[in-house]
Amino acid sequence: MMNESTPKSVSGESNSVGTSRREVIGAISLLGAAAIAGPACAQMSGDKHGRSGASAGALTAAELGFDSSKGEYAVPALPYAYDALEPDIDAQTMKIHHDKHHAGYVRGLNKALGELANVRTTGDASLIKHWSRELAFHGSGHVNHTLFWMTMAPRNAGGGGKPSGALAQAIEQEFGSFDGFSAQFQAAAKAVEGSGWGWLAHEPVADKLLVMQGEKQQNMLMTGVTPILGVDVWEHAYYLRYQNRRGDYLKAFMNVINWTMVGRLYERARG
Ligand code: MN3
Repeated sequence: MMNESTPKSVSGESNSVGTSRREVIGAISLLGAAAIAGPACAQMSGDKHGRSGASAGALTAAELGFDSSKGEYAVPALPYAYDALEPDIDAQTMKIHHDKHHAGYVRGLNKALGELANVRTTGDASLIKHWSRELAFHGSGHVNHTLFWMTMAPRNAGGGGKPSGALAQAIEQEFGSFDGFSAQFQAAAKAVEGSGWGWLAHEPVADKLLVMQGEKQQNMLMTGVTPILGVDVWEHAYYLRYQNRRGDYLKAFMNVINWTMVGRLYERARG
């Protein structure tokens, strides 16, 4: 099983051990974790500019949602306390969302990878469609939430306000103004049917910003764009405090966006 082969796979390169390692590395690329978080890490490590508290320092593998010692995905620690986003997002919601919901995606992702690895050993591919879907759903869930935590910050530590620099210029050019962007972003997220996400993404062909909707845990990278900011509008993200008032949650979310981090992701997405 996955748990037995992966510790050796970190240093090994042959037989099923090497295959297991390639599986993990391939999955990172597939899911976009490297595209989203790895470059942000590399870029930040040499950053001489001021940073908000939530994004200070180079990101570790653990913060990026991968446990190198086990060769498995893991829930990254929150870069702030559970109650740090009060009053916009309450502590209980943050704790359940991070510790339970996100952990569920990580379990599902590691499970799917293990089952897909087993297919190569057993030759039984009868459930490969099922586990491929599980991989897409839970893997995207893991990446989406990892991005979500890192692009928020407490109000008194870099959260809220407006972007600056190249991102601010691009937003003004694309949406007319920051307020124009804010209105469209909130409207798109509010109108998601059922569970999903509102996104700000970079579209590389035209080099422009797009506001988009995502259903369930749909991985934005599959549509050819790079997400740089997402707001989770599954009910588990807001129901305890806001109940059915998704629009109020979205207004509050604007108060805790870490624009410094989003700006770095934007510049990284442009290459
Ligand atoms: Mn969620």
